[in-house]
Amino acid sequence: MAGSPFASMWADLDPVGRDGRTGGYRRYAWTREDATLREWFVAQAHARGLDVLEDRVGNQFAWWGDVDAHVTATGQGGVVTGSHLDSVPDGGAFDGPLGVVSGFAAVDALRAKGVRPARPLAVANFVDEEGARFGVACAGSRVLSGAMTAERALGLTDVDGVSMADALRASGRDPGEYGADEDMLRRIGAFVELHVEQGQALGDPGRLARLRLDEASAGVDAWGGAVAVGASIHPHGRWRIDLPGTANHAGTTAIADRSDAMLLAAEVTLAVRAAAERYGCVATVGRLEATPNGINAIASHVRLWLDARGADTSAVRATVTEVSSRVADLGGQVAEQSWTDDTPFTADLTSRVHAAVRGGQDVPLLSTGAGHDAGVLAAAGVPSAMLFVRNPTGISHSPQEFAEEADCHTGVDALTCVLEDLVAV
Ligand code: HGY
Ligand code: MN
Ligand code: MN
Ligand code: MN
Repeated sequence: MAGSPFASMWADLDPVGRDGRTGGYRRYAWTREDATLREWFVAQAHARGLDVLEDRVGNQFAWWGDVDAHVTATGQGGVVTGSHLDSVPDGGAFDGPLGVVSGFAAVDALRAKGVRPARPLAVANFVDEEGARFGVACAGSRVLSGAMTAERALGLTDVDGVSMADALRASGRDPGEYGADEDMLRRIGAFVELHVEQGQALGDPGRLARLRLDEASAGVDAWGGAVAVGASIHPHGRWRIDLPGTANHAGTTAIADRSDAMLLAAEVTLAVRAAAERYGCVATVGRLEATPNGINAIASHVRLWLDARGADTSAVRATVTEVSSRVADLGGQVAEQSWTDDTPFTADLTSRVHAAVRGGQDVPLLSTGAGHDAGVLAAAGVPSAMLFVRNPTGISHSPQEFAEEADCHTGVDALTCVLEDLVAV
């Protein structure tokens, strides 16, 4: 990325929330790191003469062109690209930021080509996409689109019991202003999110061959398979599980006298894996909070989160139903945090995006098990599509997440083609 605007943007972002030991990132919503990232976003926008509009949730949109005048004159929204800047704990560098940096780099490329958009174009930063702090994924786009009420979001709490409302106040924002934003939704006439691939498809030529749309074009090297177009997002949901116990002394309480919430958590975690294997989906317990979380105290309560997904909704539902009845047997509670049905991206926009990427030659359509703001917007009826950039490790939500420099530039090339097409009319 040496020497390109991409490189300098990447270099700006790198130190924010970076853990020197692991090389991973911790960039949670409405924290100091988030504030730094939001300031960076505004600086990048202003350096390009873009006007930053924020919606009532705090999602940022850097506009090239007067989108309100366009909506008034044509009834059509502008074109939006971008992604998110927040991360999972110890997350990778690319998940989210690659889409935002590529959006700004595509604006630079369009300008270098002398493109003057007939339709306003924005780069977006959606807030709290990972839900790493408050537990609900895509909270920014869910509240924006009305898929989650402001009241529910504001009441969510983090591991320290800080509510979203308190976090907003601490960030200098008024929770009373927080909520769905019809005006901003109206401005989004089309959303194209570029994202690093999560999982192994593009990085494995064998799988790429099987994904090829048109075998006849198999020999055509569309940037060596570095880019794919989003087909759909698998059904996915999150559930919060609370398990009971009785606090007591680790050294003086006989085994027979224990009611140990941690033991129940172990049983539930094993039940999750067994059910996922039985029904054919993926399910994870990745976060667990023990109370009082003391080395020498028997846990009186364990809260854990279940993340279940898969191409087959019934497999996911069967898994969660089985786990829920196991939790009930153990005296625990299950609360659904979020559910997203199988979300195909907007068909005509996706075909247009696909055609704009070198005529679609050898550019596969990729369904993904990862959730995205583009999926939430598509489900809310906002025309949305995705581009994926090859990740040779296939690993994501980890410092191992990676994309080659050349593939990042190819992703910007592809995004620039797509945006040039979309802003023309
Ligand atoms: O969890 C997800 O799928 C997304 O990365 N937020
Ligand atoms: Mn992610
Ligand atoms: Mn992401
Ligand atoms: Mn995502």
